[in-house]
Amino acid sequence: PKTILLSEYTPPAYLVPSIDLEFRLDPHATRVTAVSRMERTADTPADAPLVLNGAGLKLVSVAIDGAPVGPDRWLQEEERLVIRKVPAAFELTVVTEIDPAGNTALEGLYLSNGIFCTQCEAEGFRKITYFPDRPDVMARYRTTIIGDPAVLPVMLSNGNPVADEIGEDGLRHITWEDPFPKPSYLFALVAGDLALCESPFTTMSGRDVSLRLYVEPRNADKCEHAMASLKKAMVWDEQAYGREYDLDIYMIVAVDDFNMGAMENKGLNVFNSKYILARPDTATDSDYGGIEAVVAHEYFHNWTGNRITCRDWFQLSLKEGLTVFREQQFVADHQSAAVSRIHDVRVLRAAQFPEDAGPTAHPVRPDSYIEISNFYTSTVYNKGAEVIRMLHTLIGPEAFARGMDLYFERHDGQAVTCEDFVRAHADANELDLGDFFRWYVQAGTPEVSVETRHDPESRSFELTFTQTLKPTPGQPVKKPMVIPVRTALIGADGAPLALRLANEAADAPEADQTERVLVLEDRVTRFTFADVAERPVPSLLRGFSAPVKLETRAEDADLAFLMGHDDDAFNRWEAAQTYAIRVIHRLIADAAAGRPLVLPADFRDAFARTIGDDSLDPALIAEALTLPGESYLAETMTRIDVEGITAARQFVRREIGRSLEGLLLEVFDRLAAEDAGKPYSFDPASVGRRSLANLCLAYLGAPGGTAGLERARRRFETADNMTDALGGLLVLADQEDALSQPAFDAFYARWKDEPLVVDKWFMVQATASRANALDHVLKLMEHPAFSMRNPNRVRSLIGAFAASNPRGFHEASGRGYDFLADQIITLDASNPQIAARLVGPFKRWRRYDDQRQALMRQALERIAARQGLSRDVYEMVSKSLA
Ligand code: HT7
Ligand code: ZN
Repeated sequence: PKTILLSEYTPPAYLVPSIDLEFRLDPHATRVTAVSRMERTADTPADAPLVLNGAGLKLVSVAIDGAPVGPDRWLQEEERLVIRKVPAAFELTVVTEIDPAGNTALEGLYLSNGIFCTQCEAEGFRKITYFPDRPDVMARYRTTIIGDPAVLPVMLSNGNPVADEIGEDGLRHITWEDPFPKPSYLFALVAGDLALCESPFTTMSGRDVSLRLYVEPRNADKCEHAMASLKKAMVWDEQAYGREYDLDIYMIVAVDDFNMGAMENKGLNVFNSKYILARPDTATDSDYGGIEAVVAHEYFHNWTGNRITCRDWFQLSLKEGLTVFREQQFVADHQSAAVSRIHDVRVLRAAQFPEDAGPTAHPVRPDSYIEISNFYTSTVYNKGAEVIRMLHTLIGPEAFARGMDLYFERHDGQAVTCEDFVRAHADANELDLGDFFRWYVQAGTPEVSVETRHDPESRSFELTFTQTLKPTPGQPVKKPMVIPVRTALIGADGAPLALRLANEAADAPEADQTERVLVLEDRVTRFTFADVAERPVPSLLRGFSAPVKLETRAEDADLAFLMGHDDDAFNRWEAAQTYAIRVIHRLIADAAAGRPLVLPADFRDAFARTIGDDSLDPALIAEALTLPGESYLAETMTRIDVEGITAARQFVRREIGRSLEGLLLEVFDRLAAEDAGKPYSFDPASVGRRSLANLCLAYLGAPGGTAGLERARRRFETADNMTDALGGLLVLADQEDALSQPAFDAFYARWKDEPLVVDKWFMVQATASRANALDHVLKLMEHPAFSMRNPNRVRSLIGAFAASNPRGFHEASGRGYDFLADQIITLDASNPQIAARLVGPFKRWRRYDDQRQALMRQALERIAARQGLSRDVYEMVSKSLA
């Protein structure tokens, strides 16, 4: 397959000011008539052919200005239609036929439970009609949908309805018009039997907007939270960015079969039902949080993505990184800011750091791809958001606001680049951000080490930072990055010191601040602080001010001190994580050397002090006491010791549960009593209490311990909300089959008609740490509720097992690897995007022991050897093996 290069970008030869689309809907033979106004650009030679993208289409006819064009004028290639001898400006009519029911890849027009829906990002529009399917061609769309109103009572497209009638054919003909020019990836159509949940909204300038949520009728009672989230997002974007909604209707449709989370089509979002549907008894706090975040994310795209879009797909982070950053700001403003930042960082470390260190590492703005769907990555999304956050930190909130205002003003209605975005900030503030742009073009996670030196005589304290950036595929040598390190120095009494740099005057305005942003611009950067009488404990990279790996030489006692005293809540959590990682590493080494495992008393005591501190927010206590995940622990080891990580982590869990049993029981019982009898509420305080209670339960019920089992069973059986029920089930799931199976059976019997809850049922079993995990998964693959056609189901069983059940997936025999390879091969024939995502767990194969390396490599080679692989899977597998 061909590699697409950023360096080969050329502007479009023909623009399309407007397009009229007509869809005559039929499950197997939908007829699409596309009438486009085409205009050759000034720089295009007169004999340049018109090149249109198209894939999997049955071409019925082509006409120019109403006159049929025969095959002598056009050439149908694999994914293109090339038409020769076209005028400078003309009307092109293309008629195609497509098969939505047979579309299992879920790109283009497809059917989900009888609902017609589209997914056009990134290159799905070419599966509907021949068109210049690239984001820098922006057209005004008018869409007519023709269908049987008895079967398809709801028929939607972008914009506003402008005509609606029953035709002579007895079918309904409805026409939608979108006044905003848009790229083809934002086109959407939905038709089906859907229930409507509607609510009004008045924008800041007083315009009335109708908010409409469409779901399958059986889900009409699960829309309230999504609607409330949408309104919150609309108000927030007005207040935080001055951005108002611009159409009269905002529609969201929830479907069960969807490759990703949601899609921001102009005025007509299509969502994976997982990110819309919620009722207290069916959705967890984490689901409620996910809905709030994703609804907001898609709404924010209306300005960052739709009004201003990407020039080409290499610029994907222009909209995605920025929109994730806006989503993170929104969530932080509505929940505990520290907890939301901890979540952001957990995601980054679990998903993006491994990507940056692996064979598919790429810059935030990639410079080449084979299949663009493979580049909807944690690097483009989450690291992209971190880059925007660093810009915000470096230039400050006021300058950032000026930069955003200029960006919106300068580029509204355009398709632009990441350079344009950074230039708007530079120009608005008269800054040179040239070196900062390296964050967009250099891959890899910088490693920053720090050395400290305190001189009591001169009362100075020195911090020397050294940064390194390892080679990544295609990038052997790197330049230093611009790294903002938010810093404080904590004095022995636990209070942060006033910070004066040695070269600053004592009365300098900054000199009494207790937090500074130190900017690293070279490989080695030194800062000296004055008036530091006693050795302080530095609190560095506060709030995780840059996506780097900070290697700290702090003593254990300093970490325990920061856990208790740092005034930056994020860094208190970070100290607990660093301490836990250290303890786990030592235990792994002890186990490998055959030494007995002992939980250090200081660590246990620091843990106990945090649990028992009633002045702290329960949500933060829960975060601080959640052990680092296995994926991140693996990332912290040069050679991943599968058994060592699992055993050491389990040991810590069990020992905490055993040694702090009394305290954990007391906290659990107090929290459970506080919430007893209260109706479910998704507010930060209630979420925090549930999360701490469930964490206590997890420690108490760690395999081997029995104290929490009875409470877990009771919680599972009596909870009135899914968060608590699942908290109980997760504890039971890790016990022997005689205890866990009855709980699984009861759960399924109760929830078998709720697909999103059945997904949880699959996921809990797929990730349970049991000796025979793979056998359970194989049995579940045969369960009538399992389907390879539904991406959520595939993710819940196969994806969850491979990514989050290290004990089962990395079984020494290699059976887990064979299983995953088989599933990737099978799925590639029906849904290449989902198949390619499943390659993920293989990517780190070079980091395991020799035997596992050989087995994983064999599995990858077996996939690579298959004839007819999709571009998606080919790219992931070949890059993993390279
Ligand atoms: N912008 C949306 C991307 C998306 C997507 C990409 C490839 C294949 C299927 C897809 N569904 C949605 C999602 C977002 O970031 O908002
Ligand atoms: Zn997005």
